[in-house]
Amino acid sequence: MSAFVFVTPTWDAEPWCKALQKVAPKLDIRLWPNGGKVEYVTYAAAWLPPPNELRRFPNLKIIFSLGAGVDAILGDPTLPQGIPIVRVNDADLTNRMSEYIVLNVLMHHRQQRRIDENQRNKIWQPFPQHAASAITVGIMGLGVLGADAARKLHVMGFNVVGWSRSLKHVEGVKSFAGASEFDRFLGETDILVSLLPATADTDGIINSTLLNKLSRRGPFGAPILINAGRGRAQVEDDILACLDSGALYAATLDVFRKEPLPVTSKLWSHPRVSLTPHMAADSDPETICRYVYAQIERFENGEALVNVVDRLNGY
Ligand code: NDP
Ligand code: OXD
Repeated sequence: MSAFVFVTPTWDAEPWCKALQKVAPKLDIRLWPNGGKVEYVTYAAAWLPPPNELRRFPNLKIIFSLGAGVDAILGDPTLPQGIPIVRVNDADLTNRMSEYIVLNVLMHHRQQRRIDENQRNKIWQPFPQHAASAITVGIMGLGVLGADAARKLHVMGFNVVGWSRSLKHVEGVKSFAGASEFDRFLGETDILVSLLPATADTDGIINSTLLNKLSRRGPFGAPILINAGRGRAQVEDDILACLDSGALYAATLDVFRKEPLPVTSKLWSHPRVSLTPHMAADSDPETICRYVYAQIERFENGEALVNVVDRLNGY
């Protein structure tokens, strides 16, 4: 007996169930928390699983993350050990993230919020525009998502630099690696994009010390922040203080330390903050279910799984 369970407390599991049924009509699919006999469950797919839930399935063979990030799964103190965790690495999700990054880089670069405000106030006021080549976009986390966004920004004419743990080779993109090259990366960056995972090392990395090391040579005289990685990487009070002091020109945030962002957060109404509710790159049920089932087939044919999370690194 082999069954599959979706553990998605914050998502409606029905579309996921239907999508998986479509690609795998013979698979025995169950919905948490009423999944029947837990002993039968061999595959679990999770998004924000409550702690202590995955351990209820004693015969699990693979845990799938239904998103690219796995911090919520790894954060479960009783997560079953010795079982592969497979995360999403899929062209559709990558493309969606690159759309978000390009959209927001361009939104700041072309000063779209100022244009919108002028329209609201019926002000006809053309103002000087600068070239993309006047701006260096620095991407923290030059992984699957960061590298794709970097390539697309490079094609648009931006200077692009990237920073990750290990040195990367992305055409047209200057790569920096590790702690020793971090300050040089920051010093070149006018628009900072974070696509870092949430790990012990990245916790609170976007703080006032970091923001004060960014370039001030860009056309706006102060840097801009775009964070679509994880909220745990940012210190929100520092971001607000830097926006108020002028050390930061503007910010786009898709992720927050606490989600949903509390209504009391000053980020909601700050005039230089654009925010979105963790929707930079949606996981599409049909696409992701095809990806998940292809991995199950690989596994059952004795082939190696791909995009397996390194539990020690935390991503
Ligand atoms: P990857 O694992 O492919 O890339 C992560 C990158 O971060 C790698 O380049 C890695 O370096 C780098 N990195 C990790 N830790 C450090 C560190 N301490 N110092 C420097 N660099 C570091 O992940 P993805 O690109 O697929 O996804 C990135 C993150 O984006 C996800 O973990 C998730 O949190 C977030 N995300 C957000 C979404 C949204 O809708 N807002 C949607 C999807 C993902 P190296 O390559 O050297 O290991
Ligand atoms: C994520 C995702 O990891 O949506 O945030 O994939």
